[in-house]
Amino acid sequence: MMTSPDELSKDSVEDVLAAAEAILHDPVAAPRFAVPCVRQAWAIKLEDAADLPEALREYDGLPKAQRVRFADSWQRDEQEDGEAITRGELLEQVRVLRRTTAPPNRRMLYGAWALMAVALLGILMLRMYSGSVGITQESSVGPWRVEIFAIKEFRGPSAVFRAGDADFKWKGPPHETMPKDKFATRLSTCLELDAPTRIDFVMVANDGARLFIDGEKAINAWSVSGKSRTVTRELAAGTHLIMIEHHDKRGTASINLTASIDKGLPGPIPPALLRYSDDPEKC
Ligand SMILES: [Ca+2]
Repeated sequence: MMTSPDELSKDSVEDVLAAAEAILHDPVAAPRFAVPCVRQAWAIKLEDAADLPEALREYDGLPKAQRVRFADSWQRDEQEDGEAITRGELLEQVRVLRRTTAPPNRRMLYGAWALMAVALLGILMLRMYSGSVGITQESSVGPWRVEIFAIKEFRGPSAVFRAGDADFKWKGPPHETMPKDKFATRLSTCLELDAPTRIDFVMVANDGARLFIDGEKAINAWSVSGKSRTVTRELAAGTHLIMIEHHDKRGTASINLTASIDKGLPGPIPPALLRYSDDPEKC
């Protein structure tokens, strides 16, 4: 069964709104990091984002006073380069977008879709019962180098593998040779830019993590669990070493790094911009 474009767009709006809310509800994250998400949600909803203030003024799905106010806030924001719109304004728009975007009708799965779901469930259960990793992006060719240590001081025997993305959730041991708690992870990759690029990095970790860019500590959230932390860098053309140090205390563990490139929608750093290096400290 095909998914209709309408359902697809509702799903996408929900996804970008969830991303916006995660940032806006974190008191430490700057609201401007949520701007690309809210803008994208409007673009999907209005099917036009070339001139968002104008499209909002024309949108008859909202009371006039409200749509004018929303249009004005985006106009002001465009004039001041993403710095003007407030957390309160963005949260109000997220609430309105949520209210006016009904959740898609979840249809029953048939045929190939049902088979795929069963197969996926089987793989997940096999992985759970084999006592290995929870959800990982482990891959033999990915651009990320992942090294796991049994202690948070990054010393002693380690397990090394490659991954396609800096996005891990572990319910048990992160590797068959590692304990399920109190381990540490070092993730590294080389970012290759053709031109000077503004990048907003967003990192969230359980239990804590630090982000280094070219050896310089850019985010320190070593003692902060489960909150997103953000940093903006104007990076020159060329190669940049991106390195994350992460640790777990107990229970589940996770690390996730996303980036908004030149104010685009936040997501994993595109693999086309990344190159694997076997040395975690050098590209
Ligand atoms: Ca934990």
